[in-house]
Amino acid sequence: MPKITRARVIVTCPGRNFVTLKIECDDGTTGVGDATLNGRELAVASYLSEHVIPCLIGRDAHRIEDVWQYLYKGAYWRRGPVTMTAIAAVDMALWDIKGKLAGLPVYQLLGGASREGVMVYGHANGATIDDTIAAAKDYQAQGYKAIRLQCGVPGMASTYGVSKDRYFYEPADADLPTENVWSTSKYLRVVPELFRTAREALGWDVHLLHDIHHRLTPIEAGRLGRDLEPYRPFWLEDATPAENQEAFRLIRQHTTAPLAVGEVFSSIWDAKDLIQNQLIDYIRATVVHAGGITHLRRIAALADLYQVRTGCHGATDLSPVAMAAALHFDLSVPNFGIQEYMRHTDETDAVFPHAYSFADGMMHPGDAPGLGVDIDEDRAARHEYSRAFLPVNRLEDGTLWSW
Ligand code: GCO
Ligand code: MG
Repeated sequence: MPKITRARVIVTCPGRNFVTLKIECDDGTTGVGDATLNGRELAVASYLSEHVIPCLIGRDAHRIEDVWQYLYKGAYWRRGPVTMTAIAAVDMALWDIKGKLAGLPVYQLLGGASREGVMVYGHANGATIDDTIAAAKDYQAQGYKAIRLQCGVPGMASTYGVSKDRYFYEPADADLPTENVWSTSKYLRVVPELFRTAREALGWDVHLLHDIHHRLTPIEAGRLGRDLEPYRPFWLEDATPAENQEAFRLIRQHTTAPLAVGEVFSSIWDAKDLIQNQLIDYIRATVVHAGGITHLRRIAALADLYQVRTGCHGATDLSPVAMAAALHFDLSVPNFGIQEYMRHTDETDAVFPHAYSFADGMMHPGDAPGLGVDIDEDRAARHEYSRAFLPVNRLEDGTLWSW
């Protein structure tokens, strides 16, 4: 058996913070897992170092399911983003090790490819509708089959999804949380206009997506869904906060716009009612924040029974390790829908050499044994952790709102 002899947490900041777990076995095989929880990085790092790594030493690295159950049930305190991200990191690293020992890419261990490649969506954003359309045209020219559209809101200084840089959007931008101001009524006026203009400029052969980022009430989301229906959105994401899963029933009663939710979910229990009541169309739970490949497969299997498809979160705060794991999962899972792909900077890619690739709107995890991704520890050591928070959001009268 490959015995776990050592595990380390590596924190690095090649332009943004990433936490990586590296597990080593007695035969020299190593595996990596992403443990990045944006804005709360060191909580997971410490959870792993203090409470997980000591329990891994001496275990059989092949026993992925047993280790998963041990860390989940054995913690007594179940679920939550910190715990589930830590478990995910261990799980990813163990799949990586299993793949390397088998001499196979992880997707082969998951049942093999169910498709030729993984359709991804890119992020087009801009301060104005015209800027966003120009960015979207760029993505179209690069072969993207699906594009997310976000634009600035007239009368508001900033909003979610709009960055200074055309390609890279990093919301975790300050040593203490930046404060944004939000107006639902102003926002609801601009988005239908964005989609109308986009269809005119981009045509109907491209999938168009939008992220509401938890800011509407259910009835407001129903209204927006109706307004966007003529432009056939691929999905509306995070229309309303999902702590109360029932909330989505009200949205459903008013619109046929497909709904996606779940990037902040940490387990199947966050999604169970939404899936079983067919209140969503796409589940966005990810490998890194929802307990690893092992747990995400369970969520996807439940979703498959209800014709809910996967649409994994893939923002830049998910490291290339999580991206690689997501692509192995996406390629194999029967009810795959789409994968988010926000490109990492060259600086980040240099720290995490990887085998996955993009061509013509599709991605492939590559055929290197394991996950096909590693961390260059010398380079990683050159980028010191730097605290960065996600913004908070307030209504115009100062009331704290969802960001
Ligand atoms: C998305 C997300 C991100 C999140 C970010 C938080 O759909 O890509 O909403 O942009 O805001 O991942 O850490
Ligand atoms: Mg989102």
